[in-house]
Amino acid sequence: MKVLDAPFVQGFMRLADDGWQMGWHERNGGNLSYRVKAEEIKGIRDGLCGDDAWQPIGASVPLLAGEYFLVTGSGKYFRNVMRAPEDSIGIIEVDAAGDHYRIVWGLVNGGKPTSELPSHLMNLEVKKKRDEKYRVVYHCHATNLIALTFVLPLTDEAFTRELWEMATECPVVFPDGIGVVDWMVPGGRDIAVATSRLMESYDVAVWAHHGMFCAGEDFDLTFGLAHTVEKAAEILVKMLSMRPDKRQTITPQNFRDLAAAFKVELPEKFLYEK
Ligand code: 2HA
Ligand code: ZN
Repeated sequence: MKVLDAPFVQGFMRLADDGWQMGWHERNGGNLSYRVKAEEIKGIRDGLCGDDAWQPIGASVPLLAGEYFLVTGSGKYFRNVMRAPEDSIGIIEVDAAGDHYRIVWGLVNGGKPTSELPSHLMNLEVKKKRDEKYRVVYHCHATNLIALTFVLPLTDEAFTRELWEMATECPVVFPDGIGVVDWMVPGGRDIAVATSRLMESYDVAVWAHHGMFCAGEDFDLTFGLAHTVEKAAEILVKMLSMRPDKRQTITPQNFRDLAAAFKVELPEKFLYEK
């Protein structure tokens, strides 16, 4: 099968284009990675080439040794993924030690993997350790969520609870809650370590004044998660624009009743009295 015809490549491109259409990927903003299944690599093996030089990842991910990842390119635009996929995205192979990668397909014009490769791979490693089924990590510049990082306390408790209150589906879609990373320099190991620590408990991490990282089992679940979080953030921005307080809302006891009905566990640390 041609690499571009593989369903996982098509699913990756569709997510990138959906994110662009949502307005979350101005210029070269955002990045996406997918941990490719062994059988998916087998299906496209003839289209891969293995003579590129090994490059340092900038982090060590021994649990991902020997695996392949489809990633967006550094400086590439989500807007162009559908029209110029071979320039915009690429498949990389991680070496046997888990600290170097090489490009085996795509990024044809001298491109490199996303500047956030350390965060993507460290998050994928943390997620794989907890649940083999997790394969997607997505970073977007979701407008309303970023706006909230200027007005809400930068705590997991405040972001989780305020967003949960904005739509009844939220605690069902992200019952574990949301983590928050204070403002940090993007693109390096430190922000990758901070984010991957949060990914041990959550599927979503907010980067203050920057954007969102989220993880999931497949493209639908991961995009759906980002969409749900950003929709809740939009409702909160609208609500705060009308008045600074809520006249009525979903109460801690409402959340406990919802948890029982939908068979999810909602940590009590998010159900504090205000
Ligand atoms: O420009 O979003 O965080 C890509 C990014 C870096
Ligand atoms: Zn970013």
